[in-house]
Amino acid sequence: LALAPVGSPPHSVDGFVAAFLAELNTKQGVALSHSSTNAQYLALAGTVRQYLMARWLETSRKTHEAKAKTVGYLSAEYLLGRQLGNALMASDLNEIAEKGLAQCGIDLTTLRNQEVEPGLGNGGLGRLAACFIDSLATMDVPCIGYGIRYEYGIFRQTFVDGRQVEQPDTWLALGSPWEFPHPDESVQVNFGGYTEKSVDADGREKTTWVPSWNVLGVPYNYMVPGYLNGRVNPLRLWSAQATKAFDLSIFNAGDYAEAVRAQTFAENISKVLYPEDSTPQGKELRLQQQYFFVACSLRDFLDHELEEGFDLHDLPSRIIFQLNDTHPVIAVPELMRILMDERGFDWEEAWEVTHQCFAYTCHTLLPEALEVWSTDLLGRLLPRHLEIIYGINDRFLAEVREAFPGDELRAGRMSIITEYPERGVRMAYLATVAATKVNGVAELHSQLLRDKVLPDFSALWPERFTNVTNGVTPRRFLKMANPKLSDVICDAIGSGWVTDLERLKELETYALDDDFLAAFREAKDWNKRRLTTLLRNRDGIDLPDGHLLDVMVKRLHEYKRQTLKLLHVVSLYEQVLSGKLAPADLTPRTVVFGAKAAPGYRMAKDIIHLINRVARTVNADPCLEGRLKVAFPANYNVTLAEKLIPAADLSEQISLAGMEASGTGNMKFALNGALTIGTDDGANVEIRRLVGDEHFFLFGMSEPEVAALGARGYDPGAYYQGNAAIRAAIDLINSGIFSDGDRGMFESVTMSLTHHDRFMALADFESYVAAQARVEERYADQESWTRSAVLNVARSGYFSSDRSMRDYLRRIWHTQPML
Ligand code: 26W
Repeated sequence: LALAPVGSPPHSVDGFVAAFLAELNTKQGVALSHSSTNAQYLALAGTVRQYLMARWLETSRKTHEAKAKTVGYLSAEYLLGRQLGNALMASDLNEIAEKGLAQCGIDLTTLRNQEVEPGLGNGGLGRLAACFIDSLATMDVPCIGYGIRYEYGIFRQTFVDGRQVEQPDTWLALGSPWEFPHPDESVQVNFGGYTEKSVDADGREKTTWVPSWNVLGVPYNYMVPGYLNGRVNPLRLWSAQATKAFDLSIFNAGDYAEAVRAQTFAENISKVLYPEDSTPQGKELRLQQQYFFVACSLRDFLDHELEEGFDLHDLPSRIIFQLNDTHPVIAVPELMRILMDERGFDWEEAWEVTHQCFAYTCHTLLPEALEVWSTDLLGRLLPRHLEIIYGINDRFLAEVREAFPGDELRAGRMSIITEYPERGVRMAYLATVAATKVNGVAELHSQLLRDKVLPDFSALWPERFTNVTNGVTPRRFLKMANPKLSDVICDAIGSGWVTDLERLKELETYALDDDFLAAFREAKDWNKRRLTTLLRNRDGIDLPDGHLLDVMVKRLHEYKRQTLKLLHVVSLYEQVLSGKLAPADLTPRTVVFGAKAAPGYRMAKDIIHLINRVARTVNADPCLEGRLKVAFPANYNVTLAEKLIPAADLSEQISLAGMEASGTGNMKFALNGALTIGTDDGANVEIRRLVGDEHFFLFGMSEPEVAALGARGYDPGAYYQGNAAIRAAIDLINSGIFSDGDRGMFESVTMSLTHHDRFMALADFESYVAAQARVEERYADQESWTRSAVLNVARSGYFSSDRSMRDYLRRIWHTQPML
């Protein structure tokens, strides 16, 4: 009996209250009468954790016993969002907690709002990882998420005079009740030094890496609960610490200050998330981060998840490592190194195993987003790994030459090593050569990946390439974020959709049911009121009643074209100012922006500044009669998304075709009954195909049209000269009306749009404005609009991340749910 793991507290209000008070008294050390909101929140989290604990231990036991094949999700980012609500939902404790806390005189919502979300990611890629691990747990698939426990996540965005100012994200400051540190399972990670060749007793050449410094990786476990299924998978995030040996030797030499410096140096590795999105900077610390978490994760899996004496030739039967973009690709030479240098495999044996153990997902099409590490840096930090990469490249190029004899040009193009602008390792090529499968994240993206980014590779290995369209978890982004709509759906078709989202199809017939439409609209209105209250308290922003809520939330990037949305706003304003449009003819509309700019991305920051300045002027001008409003709440994050998306009427997905790999916000909006205005880009293509043309506002050039225009030569000046509305809008910005008369303030933005915009915003402006006119026409007919909104929900089942996971299981991982 003593060996049995602890059970959960009784699943009852009384059981819950007893456990909660015990947590509060014994862990937080305070009496209920004197407890702060934070102490109550920590006690509540601790209580919910108790309920998950037994399932967590049982899951781990079951998985080990079955020797099941595990998915090792390797991702430098996990944008988890708040944990409490999800944990309550997954363990069916919402009602019990609400009642139990009420008995203690505590409001559950207040405690929920006390949580600072772990923002350990930049945007889509990190949020996708969080959705995927949720789905795998819910589908009973063994998965270990591996990543980095950044002490500071994505920066907190503030605005000062309309400009973005970054503040550190101190998410750990008030306690971290969701993690279990395991210093006992720490792993040593080596860096630097040199390699030595020797010949062993059997005459085989052997390489030894003699590193020059090392750090310790301390794992922190997070629980990833499946939805009401008893499974709790681990997310293991690594934190860097100085190794004992490292500072002891210095301490012994009597240099205390140096020892402390060494510690700081080591801890820097997991200190902060790089806020760059799309453009990698080639910083040494970033490479250290990548190798750090990957080395810890491989070591952890081999040493702790496999039985003693396990034959590593069979490794592919137990693990598939999914590379979330190229950030973890250094895992490939690391596994080769372990197998050859530590386990005595020869090259061919090691490569056979390594090749089967990795699959690679590409998340971008922008050439500047593809990571290239200089061989200088790599060789200094990881000399043995660079050798192995050269070895991989030599054998790979031999294969190319055999397949295409005499085609030296091709071999040069395909080399993992590039010589320009300096010698470097193209990580996407390394990933493609190593992986069993390579996938893009939406149909169009996968096709462009094959045809434009990696055409030589897809010619050599056509069967290696596949697509898995992204998805989002319906638990967090519908059930939890939109309880009112969830109730309306459940009343109509039951609750099966939560784990089987295609069942939303059953809502189709309700699109003609007046009572259902009324309930649906009531839910949307409730969500708008909830958002109004939030933004008033959070940002001092007032949302007017009865407006079309037009939302564009995503990272600020030129390719996403926030400027196109902004030009539309400026154009409407200009038309009213110049008397071309009577204010009464404006559809009452509030445009909401949410976007962080990478701190070093000047243009993106200028655009943020411009949006804020336009908002200030437009919102204050009585000539609009309150019919046009711009809101830009600072610090868009998962927590805000959960309130914003359910309230939206219109979802802006307006990237230049061929630039947005997939998008996942687009899916969240459609699933919550917003209609999309969008280009034929990323997953928009599939959304439109599924919801139907009549229920989607398409505009803009298609990807082939973009390519053709690019080939002809895009001349933005022609659009500026040729289109009066564009000219008037740009001229209004340049007039200084938004900048206290300063005509130069936004020159960087307007010059870019009219002279060299890579993303061709002006070329799509006319088409965009026409689509917005169709939006307004439809919105005037509320019944028709609501019907379309219902059909968007009914037809979005495909975009569940459960479906994405099924696709990965079948096409890439070849593993099964345990069930
Ligand atoms: C610092 C270097 C760097 C480079 C690229 C950091 C982050 C990236 C990512 C690839 C950017 C990213 O998040 N991509 C997004 O991935 C989502 C999930 O697949 C897609 O839905 C988005 O379209 C894509 O932009």
